[in-house]
Amino acid sequence: MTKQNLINTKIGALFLFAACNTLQATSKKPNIIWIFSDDHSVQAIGAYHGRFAPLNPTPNIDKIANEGMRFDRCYVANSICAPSRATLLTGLHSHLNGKIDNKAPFDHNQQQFQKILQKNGYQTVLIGKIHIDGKMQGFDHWEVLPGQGEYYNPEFISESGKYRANGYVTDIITDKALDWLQNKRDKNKPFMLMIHHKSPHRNWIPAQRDMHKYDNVEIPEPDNLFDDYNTRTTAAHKQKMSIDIDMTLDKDLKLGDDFGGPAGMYNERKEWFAKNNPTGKDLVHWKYQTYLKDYLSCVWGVDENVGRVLDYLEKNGLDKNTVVCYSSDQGFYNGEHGWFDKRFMYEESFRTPLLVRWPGHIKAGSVNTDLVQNIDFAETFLDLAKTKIPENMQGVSIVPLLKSKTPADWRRSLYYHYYEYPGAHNVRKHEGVTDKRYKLIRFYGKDVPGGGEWELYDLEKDPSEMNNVYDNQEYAEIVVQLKKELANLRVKYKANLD
Ligand code: SGN
Ligand code: CA
Repeated sequence: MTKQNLINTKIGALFLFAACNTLQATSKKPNIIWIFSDDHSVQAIGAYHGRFAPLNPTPNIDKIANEGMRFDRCYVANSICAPSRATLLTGLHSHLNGKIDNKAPFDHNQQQFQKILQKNGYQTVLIGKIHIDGKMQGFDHWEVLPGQGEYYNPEFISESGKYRANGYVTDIITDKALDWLQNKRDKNKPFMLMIHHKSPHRNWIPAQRDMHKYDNVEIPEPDNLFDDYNTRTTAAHKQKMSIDIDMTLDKDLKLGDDFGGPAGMYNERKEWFAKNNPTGKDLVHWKYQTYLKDYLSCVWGVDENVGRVLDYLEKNGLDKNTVVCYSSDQGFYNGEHGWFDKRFMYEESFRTPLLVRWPGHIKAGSVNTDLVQNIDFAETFLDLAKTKIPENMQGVSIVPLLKSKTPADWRRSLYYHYYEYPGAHNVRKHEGVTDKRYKLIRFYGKDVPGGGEWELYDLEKDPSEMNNVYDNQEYAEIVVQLKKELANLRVKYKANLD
């Protein structure tokens, strides 16, 4: 072989080697990191440009949006914690996975996406809040907070039993996730790592380092902080989630000793309150400000810890082939309608954040406005893992949406159903449908007069849902259409009513 031929052969081999590597990289199954917080509203995420931006920067969560895709119309099927998690695992609406409310039992033997991923060569890990009793199945490694979980020195439960950890819950959950990535995973297999934060759930206790973040800031109030529920049906009048009446001074606003955080943490606040003793509307303003400062400080801690995960991925060359998602089990009222908590089908709690980064596949900084629901998550994970999706799952994979290729027949309406009544916060059972422009809701069951009460909102004219136009003749045709759609969706999702 001549010298030139030898050089050509070597160059050829190098090209082949590089091409194989590229092929391997693109055909390699992606890792998935699913960061799921509890009660984190879109209003409190910088990337959504909500009411608290730019006052409430979430630079790390925003990084996922800036380098990936923001979903503006992602909704839940049942706006409450445990049901939302059961839907996440099963890809089914509540009435089919059985976890219709926080108290209902969950059958762990049923089909769940992580079991399928595990069988298909993925390492599956769950760390943090799941709010489902009993032994988790389909996870190679799981360490969860029993029930609601605690903010400080939380108890954990794993395959081998219970123990208590020291420190602040958001940090601990992240430490455990990073420890698994660094020391426990099999580097030859793809993984699905679910990092489930308790924060910013009630009673909103931040890390001590973050508790003064909003001390000298005036948090903007929503226009409807003093909503009188005029035009709304009985449910909105009878709820027990008002900042004015139901938010407690001792636990929620931490003026008592037994609030769940380190002793003395809120001494200054206690002193201020004893001296100033606000009453009437002044008290509502103070409660609102204090609640939001605590809530946003909790969000700060979540954001810092999202940053730790993103940094780890970058430093360890894992960022390129890992799909990173950020979402929450539902939205939350940050004073809208005078409320905290969730449950209602109104936008603030029905909607949930969804941000996804997947380098090389998602166009950086893109925004999707298609109707997406948490029934879609399980199928999306299976699709990302190039695994067969079971026919009986009720969502649709959003992978085509991630690639900016929404199918022409993508859904045009969503079904919602909330069941926990009687229960905490006294929100009546209801079901409903939305088609982006309008929303029709039917409250029903015990204590609902006349066997059912209806509300209709024109979301374009009334995005804050202050004006129920169900009885307005101008909307009569819309009501007929949406009732038909609701009936169709009940059939489609095999929804049975009491
Ligand atoms: C607790 C909270 C409620 C909350 C439910 C359900 N009260 O009961 O405010 O609605 O959990 O929340 S608290 O005083 O214990 O904080 S969920 O996120 O688990 O659905
Ligand atoms: Ca929740």
